[in-house]
Amino acid sequence: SFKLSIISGCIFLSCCDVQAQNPLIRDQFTADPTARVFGDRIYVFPSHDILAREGKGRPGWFCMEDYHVFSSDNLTEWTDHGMIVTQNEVPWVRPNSYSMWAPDCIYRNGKYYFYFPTSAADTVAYGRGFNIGVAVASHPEGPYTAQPSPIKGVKGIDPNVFIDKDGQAYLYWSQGDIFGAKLKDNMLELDGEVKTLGELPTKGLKEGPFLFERNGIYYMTYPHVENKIERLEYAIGNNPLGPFKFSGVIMDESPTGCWTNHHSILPFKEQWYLFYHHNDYSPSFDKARSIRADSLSFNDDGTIRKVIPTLR
Ligand code: FUB
Repeated sequence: SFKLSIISGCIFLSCCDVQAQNPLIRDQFTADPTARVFGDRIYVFPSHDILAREGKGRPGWFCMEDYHVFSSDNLTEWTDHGMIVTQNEVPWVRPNSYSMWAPDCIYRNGKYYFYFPTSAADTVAYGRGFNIGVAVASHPEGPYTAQPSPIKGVKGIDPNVFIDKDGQAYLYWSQGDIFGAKLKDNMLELDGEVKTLGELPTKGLKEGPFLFERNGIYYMTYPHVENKIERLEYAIGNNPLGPFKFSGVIMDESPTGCWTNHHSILPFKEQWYLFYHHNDYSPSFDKARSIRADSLSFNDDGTIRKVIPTLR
């Protein structure tokens, strides 16, 4: 098994004598990392921040036109598999909206389902604001084919998908609050009613839901902002759709001043990790972000120990 320690911002895996240093991706801006283990590799599906220019995106705001996927078998060396989905190749997306926000990807029955939020061209059919689309592939690195229309009955951002031990899949998303619903087996349609999830804090924006299960406890984790900067919190429940009860803070507000944070939590090679973002390479503009990872651990009662970000 792996022995892991964190020293001065580096994650050390002593069995293979490697280290992973934050931020993880150094040649482009990345944010909102959803990490998944497929086979013996960890894949990260982040958003891709670019800088707005004249006629391209909204200056001073998020500017995102496509997604890349990255993979690694040691958290140290990352392979960029290139662009997997781009805005103007998705049939229903408003052209040049530069609003390809936080995605997720999950494996089911031989296929990889990539979920992404963006705005639609046809506001009569799909409404204003964000919808959630799906693109499907046979391999995690693609090629992905986008579905012709967004998921019916969902308005919002930050999709997250969870498949429970009984095979039932769930979709979560955010629209100020966090919502969830069952997904049909085809992973493309809701199955049943949309639910709010219980006793999450009522004040302030909650977004970026990420649901995982450990030892029979379901953890609904999410960024929450009451003042200016988001902190990562969690709520615990006995079922994928709750009700969840607020249970604590996973990571305090960013010390680098990035107002968003967005995360995923998973085990990889016998160690749990928190993937998240700061604005490491853009201290004066926090819409140009960089993904990071730190180890995460649990107390005996299942509560999560707070993660202190390793900074260089
Ligand atoms: O990256 C754009 C948006 O910022 C995401 O959708 C939110 O979760 C926040 O990170």
